[in-house]
Amino acid sequence: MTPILTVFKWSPDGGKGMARDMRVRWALEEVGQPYEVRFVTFKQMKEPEHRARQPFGQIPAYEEDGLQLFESGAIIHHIAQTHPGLLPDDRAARARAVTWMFAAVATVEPPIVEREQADFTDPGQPWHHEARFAFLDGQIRTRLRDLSAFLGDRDWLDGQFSAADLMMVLVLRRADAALVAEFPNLAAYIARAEARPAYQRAYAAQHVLYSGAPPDEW
Ligand code: GTB
Repeated sequence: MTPILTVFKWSPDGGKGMARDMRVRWALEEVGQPYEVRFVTFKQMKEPEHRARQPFGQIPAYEEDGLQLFESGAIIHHIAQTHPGLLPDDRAARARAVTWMFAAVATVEPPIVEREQADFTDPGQPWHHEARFAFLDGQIRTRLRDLSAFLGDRDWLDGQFSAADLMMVLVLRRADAALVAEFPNLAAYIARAEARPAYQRAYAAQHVLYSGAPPDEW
């Protein structure tokens, strides 16, 4: 069965690859696995039919031969376990790559997403304050500084490009570009990943859907 990826009918970012289906699209492109897409509106995401696929009423969701998965990291791990090319064969190297996949979503991503959300949720709230934004920027900077120090002058986190780099780069893309630019090796790391043909195909596939005017209902 061709896998089915459930994605936004229309993404609020207008196709800049920020929604998390981009991770799955990129992974599938890296391993050469064709896929189909199912579109859901924000209303449909909260309905039982979609919650059976994604209990939190979010995207992405993934189906393949009767297997239903959610959580982008878990989906990518599954794709990487079942196709060559995204995780090293060596047992120790594979464990390190999986460690970095977790580090991307559990250590680097949280302050980036909290800062992004604060722009939308804080105005009008009693805790809306410049000091909070400065604090969150400081949290992000700490993570970027440590990641930058680890990466040094390597191309990828651990040897060859892997699912760990795919996850980390898409997390970094959501950070404020000016903050990332403070760390030239991280900016170059993102650019290196974005130059991969599989990334370009994945980006184009979602960009063409979302870069026009939004549909009446999304
Ligand atoms: N941990 C889950 C995973 O990794 O799969 C998180 C899934 C998630 O947050 N999904 C978001 C969603 O469905 C879309 S990706 N949100 C709707 C809801 O919760 O009701 C997050 C996202 C969406 C849009 C932009 N954007 O437009 O810039 C960026 C990121």
